[in-house]
Amino acid sequence: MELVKLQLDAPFAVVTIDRPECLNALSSQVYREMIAILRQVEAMDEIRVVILTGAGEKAFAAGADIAQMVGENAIAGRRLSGLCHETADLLENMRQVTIAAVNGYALGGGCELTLACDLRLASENARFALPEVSLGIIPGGGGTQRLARLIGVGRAKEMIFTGDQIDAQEAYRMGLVNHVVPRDQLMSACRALGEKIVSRSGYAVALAKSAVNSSMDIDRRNGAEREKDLLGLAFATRDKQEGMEAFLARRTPQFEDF
Ligand code: DAK
Repeated sequence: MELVKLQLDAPFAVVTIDRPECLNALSSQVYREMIAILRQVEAMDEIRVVILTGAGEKAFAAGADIAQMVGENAIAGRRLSGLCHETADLLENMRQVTIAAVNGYALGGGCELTLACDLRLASENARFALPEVSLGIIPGGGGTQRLARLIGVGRAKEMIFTGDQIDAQEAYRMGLVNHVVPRDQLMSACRALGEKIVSRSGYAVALAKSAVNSSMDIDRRNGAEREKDLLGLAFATRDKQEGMEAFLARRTPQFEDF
C-alpha cells in the first residue's frame, strides 16, 4: 500500500496513515487502502489489537483531503461519504479492539476516525476539531452521530457549530479521550493498554464490545435483552469455566486463543 502502512507484531497490528507532507489528509485512496488493510487484519487470528495512528510529528490526520474535495460534485461527495462510513464501521465493529493513537491534529475526518475506534489515547500535542462548517459542509464520516454519543449533545453541538479546536487536556476532561500521555510514550501506552486487554478472555472482550456497540444502535430494553443473550453465550465457553476456576484456585487463568 502507498498511503497506509501496516506493521504486524502479534497480537498488535499498527496501521499508519502515511502522508505526512499534507498532515495525513484523507483522500479517497487513503480510505480505500485503509478499508483493504482493516479487512485483511480482521481475518488474522493472531491479531487482537489494532492501533491506528498517523505518520510524522504533527498530525494523526488533518481531515479529508481538501485539495481533492474542492473539485468534487455531489455524486463524488456521496461516494466519499460511503468510503468514510465504511472505514469507520469497520473500525467500530471488527473483532479486534481498536485504539486510536492520536499523535497530533485529529480534525474533521481524522477526528471521526478516532471516534470510531474503541479507545483513544492522545499525546500532549493532540488537537481535536470538527471544522467542517468553516468549509461550508458538515461532518460526513459519522461525526454528528458518534461525537454526541461520546461527549453529550450540548458539547458536540458546540464543537460542530464553532469548529473550534480543543487540546488534549480538554478532550480528556470531556471524555473524548481515555488518556493523555507524553508524545514519546504514546505507542508504548497504547501497547500497555492493549496487553492488559489481551490478558483477558478474548472471546469475552469481543462479546462485551458487541454488547456496548449495541447500546449505540438500539433502545435500552432491547439492549438489555442482547446483553442477557451474550452473557448466556459467555457462560457456554471454556473461558468462563477457566476464569472462575482460576479465581477460586488463586491462579492466573489460561484463556483460549481468540
Ligand atoms: N487537506 C489537504 N491538505 C491539507 C489538509 C487537508 N485537510 N490539511 C493540511 N494540508 C496540507 C496543507 O495544505 C499544507 O500543504 P502545502 O501547502 O505544504 O503543500 C500542509 O498540509 C501543511 O499544512 P499547513 O501549512 O496548513 O500546516 P500548519 O501547521 O500551518 O496548520 C492545520 C495545520 C492542521 C491547522 C491546517 O493545516 C489546517 O487547518 N488544515 C485543514 C483542517 C481542515 O479543515 N480539515 C478538513 C476538515 S473537513 C465527506 C466525508 C467527510 C468529510 C467531508 C465530506 N463526505 C461524506 C462527502 C470530512 C471533511 C473534513 O474532514
